[in-house]
Amino acid sequence: MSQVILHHYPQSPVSEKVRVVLGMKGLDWQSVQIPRYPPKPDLMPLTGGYRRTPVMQIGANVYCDSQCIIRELEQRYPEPSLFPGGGAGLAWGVSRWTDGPLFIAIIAAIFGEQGHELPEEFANDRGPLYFGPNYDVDTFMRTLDETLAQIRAQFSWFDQCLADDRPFLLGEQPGLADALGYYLVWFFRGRVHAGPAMLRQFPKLESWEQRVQALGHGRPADLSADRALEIARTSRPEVMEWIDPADPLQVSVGQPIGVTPHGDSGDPTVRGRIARLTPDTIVLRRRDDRVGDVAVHFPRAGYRAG
Ligand SMILES: N[C@@H](CCC(=O)N[C@@H](CS)C(=O)NCC(=O)O)C(=O)O
Repeated sequence: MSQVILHHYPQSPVSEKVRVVLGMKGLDWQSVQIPRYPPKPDLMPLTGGYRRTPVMQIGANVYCDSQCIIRELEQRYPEPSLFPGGGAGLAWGVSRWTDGPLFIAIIAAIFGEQGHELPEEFANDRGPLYFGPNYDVDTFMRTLDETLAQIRAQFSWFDQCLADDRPFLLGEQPGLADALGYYLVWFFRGRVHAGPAMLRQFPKLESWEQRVQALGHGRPADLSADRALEIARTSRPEVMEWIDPADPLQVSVGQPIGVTPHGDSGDPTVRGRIARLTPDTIVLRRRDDRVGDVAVHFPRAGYRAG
């Protein structure tokens, strides 16, 4: 059984993106189901406060954020590549669109459609998380049609990409771009009432959706949270210590540092000692009573270090 452990829950769209990547690579992995809402007492010892979903664990290495998770999967399991035609950097750039404005527009559609009927737990947690502390449900309700029009325009781009009957967005082979588009179509179809009817307007996109779905999720096996913590406790973090000397943040290995997602979502800062800093990754070492020493990995893009 592979050492990849994914901490996630079935309804999580961002986890679906990672599950699809695990499927593209045909990997065995272990699945720990975490709560949909804080508190997440068996996740915090690993991440040091990062509460989002999903998180990947490999021994005593913890990878926060799907960007960081997918980059690590590509590095450890390069075949088949997520970048079949090369040009990896561009697909990461595309992810800033899909995971940013397009993802947020779908959340806005959920708030706009369900308004005050949204389950309280969901509204109270996800409202401030995605829209800041002063968000206003009535605005989403009032602007629902416009939000749906914005989503439709963006989904039409996927459909256009498939106009020449190519099987996947970039050609013959599936790759990161497909996972980036697919998880949002999955989310929109499953959670927005207007979703299925709108998607029917894009037949090429629907056939592509079925092809990506058929790639599956690899081979997951259930694992308990206790066992995952024990695996972390009995493993040693593996980090190649290095600080990019050209990084604008002038730090040295071992220096205490905090890492916080950009935005005003109230995400907590994770504190530790910096072990590695590259143009696209930040790695902290930290210690926790339940798991001992761990290395926590974050993407650089979208995270503030200091
Ligand atoms: N930038 C993060 C975003 C992750 C994210 O927002 N995930 C959602 C679930 S799909 C989440 O964390 N929701 C709150 C939660 O699960 O507590 C990533 O790419 O992993």
